[in-house]
Amino acid sequence: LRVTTFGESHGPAIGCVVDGCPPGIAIAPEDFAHDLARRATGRSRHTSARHEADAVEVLSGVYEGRTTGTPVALLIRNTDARSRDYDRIARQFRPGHADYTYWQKYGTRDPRGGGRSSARETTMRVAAAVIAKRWLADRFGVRVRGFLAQIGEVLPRAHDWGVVEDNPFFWPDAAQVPELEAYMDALRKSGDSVGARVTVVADGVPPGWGEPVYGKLDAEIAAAMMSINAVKGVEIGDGFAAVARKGSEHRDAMAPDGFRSNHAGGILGGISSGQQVVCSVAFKPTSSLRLPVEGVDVDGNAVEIVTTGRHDPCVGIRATPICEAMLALVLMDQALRHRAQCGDVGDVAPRIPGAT
Ligand code: EPS
Repeated sequence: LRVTTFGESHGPAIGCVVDGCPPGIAIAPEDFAHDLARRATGRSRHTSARHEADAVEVLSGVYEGRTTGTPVALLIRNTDARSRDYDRIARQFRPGHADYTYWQKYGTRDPRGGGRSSARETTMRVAAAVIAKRWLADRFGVRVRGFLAQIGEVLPRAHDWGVVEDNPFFWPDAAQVPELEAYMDALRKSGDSVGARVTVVADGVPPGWGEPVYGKLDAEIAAAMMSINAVKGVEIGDGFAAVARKGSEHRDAMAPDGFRSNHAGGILGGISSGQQVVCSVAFKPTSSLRLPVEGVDVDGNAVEIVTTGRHDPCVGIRATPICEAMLALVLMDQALRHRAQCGDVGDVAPRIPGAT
């Protein structure tokens, strides 16, 4: 499976090409709406106020509601891009942004805004993954879902999947939502931002997906998550907590009636074990702040930088569907690769039920 995207946040449109989809996957333009709305800006006061229609046009690869096996091209026209202050954007490097590194790499800047480095691009990843989620669910019963596992220093006190979709934070503890609302309101008023942790899991992944040395499932997942804007860390299973553990605690004991634990996050030796695949992703705090910061312009002069515009005080809030999308795309790719190499060869007994 090959996925690529194109377009800029302030250009006329964004789009993607999903190549290598098996034929026969049922897809209608309206299937994209749910996940795109979960990711979109402007749906609560806690995210960027930009209002995009995010209406998907299916340009190719789908005929009479089913994929044909040819590249699927999807397009979304930008409907609320606003560019002002061209000269300032083109001349200043916003600290914490890709402005400086794009300039060093390309020697040119798109003065319309964040352009290619804007998280607007993640819209198309979520759209592409609607196809992957559908295929994984229909073909294997795999379910990919996620939640916000931390905002700043705030951790959930309870975990209930049933409430995650009922609040603007994808937060698993309904009782804590008023506290989070107040926290985010105070943060927004202060002009500052905060980081977050998103946890995504896949249930129903059969054992055998992933490659043993190059293309390990955990390496592919980490690379996919790291390709999301603002991501600075990825953990599989216990992740960095494993550093402080003893091997006797961390290895997941196996018994005929099931794994006894899942510290490994469902991946052993780069290959899925049949347990729940678990991945946590760290998002840095948004760098675009109205609070002034020391910066430099393209002539090397010291300047004070103040970033105005429509920005998220916590990019992690909208990142749950994006992390789900990347996990689903990696899993679909690995499933196709596994099928290509092994067919049904790997379908062997015993199959040990997974612990979550
Ligand atoms: C973003 C900056 C803001 C956000 C944008 C992500 O947009 P702009 O590119 O207009 O400055 O509104 O989010 C979206 C538009 C979106 O659809 O996610 C950024 O710098 O990442």
